[in-house]
Amino acid sequence: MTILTQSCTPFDGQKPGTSGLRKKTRVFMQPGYLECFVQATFNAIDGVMGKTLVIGGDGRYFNAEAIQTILRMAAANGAAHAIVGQGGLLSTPAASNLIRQRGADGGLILSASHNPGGIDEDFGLKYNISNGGPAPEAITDAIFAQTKTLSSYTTLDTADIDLERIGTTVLGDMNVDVVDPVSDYAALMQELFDFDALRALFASGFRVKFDAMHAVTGPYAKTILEDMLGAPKGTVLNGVPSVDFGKGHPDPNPIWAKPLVDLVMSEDGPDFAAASDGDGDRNMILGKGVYVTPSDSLAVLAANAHLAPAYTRGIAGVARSMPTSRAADRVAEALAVECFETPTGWKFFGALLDAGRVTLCGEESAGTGSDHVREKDGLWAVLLWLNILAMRKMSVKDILQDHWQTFGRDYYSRHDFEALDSDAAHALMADLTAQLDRLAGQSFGACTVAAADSFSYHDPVDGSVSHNQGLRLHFTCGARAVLRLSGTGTEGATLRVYLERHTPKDGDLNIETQAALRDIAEATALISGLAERTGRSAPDVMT
Ligand code: VG1
Ligand code: CO
Repeated sequence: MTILTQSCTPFDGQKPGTSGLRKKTRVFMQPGYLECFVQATFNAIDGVMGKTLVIGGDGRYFNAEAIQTILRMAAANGAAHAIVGQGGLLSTPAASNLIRQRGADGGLILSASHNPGGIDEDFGLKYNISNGGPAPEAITDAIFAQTKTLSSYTTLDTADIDLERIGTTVLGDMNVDVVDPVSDYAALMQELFDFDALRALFASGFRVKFDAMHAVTGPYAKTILEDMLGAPKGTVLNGVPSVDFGKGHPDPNPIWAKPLVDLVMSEDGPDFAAASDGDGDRNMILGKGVYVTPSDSLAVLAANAHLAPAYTRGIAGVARSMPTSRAADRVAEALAVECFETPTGWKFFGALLDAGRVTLCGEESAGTGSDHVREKDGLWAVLLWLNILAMRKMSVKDILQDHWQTFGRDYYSRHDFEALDSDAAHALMADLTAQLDRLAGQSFGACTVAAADSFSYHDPVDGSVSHNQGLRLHFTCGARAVLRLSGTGTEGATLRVYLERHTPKDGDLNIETQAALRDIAEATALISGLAERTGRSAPDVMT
């Protein structure tokens, strides 16, 4: 074994986005590209000498090859120990759990999450810190700075190691432990939830479908739902991870998981259905005849979490990303617990969770989680919902109606305009930013602007400040629109327009969502000049 120091020239644009670096797979496969980003990451964390790293990914195209590269580099850079999921697989929440359980110094998670996979699709890599959560901005900024000046990387001249066989292998001076990706995670779920009540729920004939979307949660869901909880075989759909996710978008929303939605809306549909994304950190919740928006899901979970063993003492507080609806705030107020509004991206929840200020966190993009790990967690959300259903003995639809009758309803939808010309999208945002101060008092269609600003976050725990986290338009009727550019896309720019309107509990709680939000959507389009600037008259995806 020889340690090789390879000289390299920096690659442009290796800037981590909302969740790590995401690029087209072929970009990542260029000679030296992955290596430079990995070396920049190691340099940014003062090296990995003597450290323990957890490594795994969602199994997409290039996952296995990239893990071999990372292992050689970790060994050459002096890491003492690597813990890798068998077959290179680890869901994002399972990786977060392993980092915490094994006291690792950090981890590398290979995933582009909900983005499609394949040689012509997307790949991604992110670094998580010792609390199990995504590296905060100070570290991702340092990684980006390193990528710009890097002149060499260090690796080993060795063959690939066998990632299929559980056990320990020596690579240079580093021990590589190949571990079962599911068992530690399943044990954690068993600690958090009432598995007896869940087994009884399944035994009573309660019918569930879980769509793993050909992605990483298949083995986790089969073990937990079918093997441990006794759900009938076939409860888990699309449960074998594939490198291209069956050529689909592993994005659990009503657009990309339409077959599942059609199933629960059908006459003979299951009582409960759910789906998760590429790396297993997102969730979509459905009940017979009903889709639960992620923002409502967070609020319902906050109001009912005490029904599950892990949260019987109540929750310390709730945090949501800024564009997530304010439904959770109403629950926090009723429970008299703190509620925080953070920028988009799970990395902003870490400090609040570590400080014990919040127990539950959520994002409108189908991410929900708690202090059990430091990532959002798709299957955890499914199990918490099932635990609540087992205790309340009501349908999902009735729980939702009951919630709205208690707190009112926050009608909510996100409109995505994808693959826009990047310059046009940035110009739209810049020009809107320049107008913000002048908007208050102006009317657009049926809506009048009450206030408008650009969201800055002041982290109450670590004091860090993050500017330009989305543009907010508050209307006099209490409705709100938020505009921001996606930080996970790999093609052009994606503009996300988030729309919400609260209706009090004695108002009309059953309007069709898009109809409830039409005025605000129209006003937002007028204010931003959306149609003229983007050439789009309708969004590509509405969730
Ligand atoms: C999107 C979501 C955001 C989420 C991020 C990572 O980011 O909006 O809420 O945290 O994806 O999720 P953006 O910048 O494209 O809006 V995942 O499951 O893709 O790691
Ligand atoms: Co994800």
